[in-house]
Amino acid sequence: MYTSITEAILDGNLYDIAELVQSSLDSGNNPHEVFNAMNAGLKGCGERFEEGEFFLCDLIMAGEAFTKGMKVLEPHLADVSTGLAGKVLLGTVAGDVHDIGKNLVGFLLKSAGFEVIDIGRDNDTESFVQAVKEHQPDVLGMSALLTTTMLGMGDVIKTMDEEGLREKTKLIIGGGPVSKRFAEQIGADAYASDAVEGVKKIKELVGR
Ligand code: B12
Repeated sequence: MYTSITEAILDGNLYDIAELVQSSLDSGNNPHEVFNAMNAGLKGCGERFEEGEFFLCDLIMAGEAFTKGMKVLEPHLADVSTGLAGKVLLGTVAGDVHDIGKNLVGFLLKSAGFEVIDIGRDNDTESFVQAVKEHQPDVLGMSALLTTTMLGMGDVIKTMDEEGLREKTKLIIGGGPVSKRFAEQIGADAYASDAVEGVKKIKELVGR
């Protein structure tokens, strides 16, 4: 059954989402349940888009409503974000603007105690490699949602190999078109099909 929060995401309701999230928290609901309600809205949007009921504009509005809701929710989810679990750098590959999934991974990592550096979307090889050199993360997580952009992940891994950056930084990939097999082909250390599995795999990569 949809809650009003799920419905607000589905409707791309930018006017009410922040207040709905705040009042749900005020009435004592667990922040993770509020997160799940927002997530259900996004999932519903994806399904409706694929069924032809929703259009791109609906998805954009839903994504913005999600981001607005997360601004209220994030401090409640991230209150255990000590950075002690490790440092993770996240980014979406070149030519790809899909960032909702990557953002979810980031939110869950923070609530699991990781420090998260998010370099956003549309990152080419140079941008990833530069950020790895600057931040020296324990793990680099790359996201791709398009079959045309996923190949960029292999270029990043190749350059990191050439520049000797894989000693310190492990690599995990995720996103709709990528798979365990693709991860193996391009030499990534891990693949995850969703954010929960992603956090689990990243904990394994940093030895926790
Ligand atoms: C929302 C959406 C958009 C939004 C994106 C808004 C945003 N800020 O992200 C907008 C409207 C902008 C958009 C645009 C386009 N989109 Co679009 N979009 C979607 C849609 C409906 C949902 C994606 C989503 O957010 N899902 C919800 C999140 C939570 O799931 P997720 O992204 O899969 O992430 C999870 C896992 O994959 C994993 N994960 C993801 N990344 C990572 C990274 C790491 C490190 C780890 C561990 C895990 C992980 O964990 C996440 C959480 O569980 C999908 C359909 C679908 N079912 O995927 C199409 C889809 C991805 N889009 C598609 C297309 C074609 C486009 C456009 C080209 C459309 C167009 N003609 O313009 C443009 C491309 C723009 C570009 N250059 O990138 C196609 C891709 C086809 C393909 N295989 O190449 C899809 C599959 C739709 C379809 N069936 O045709 N899109």
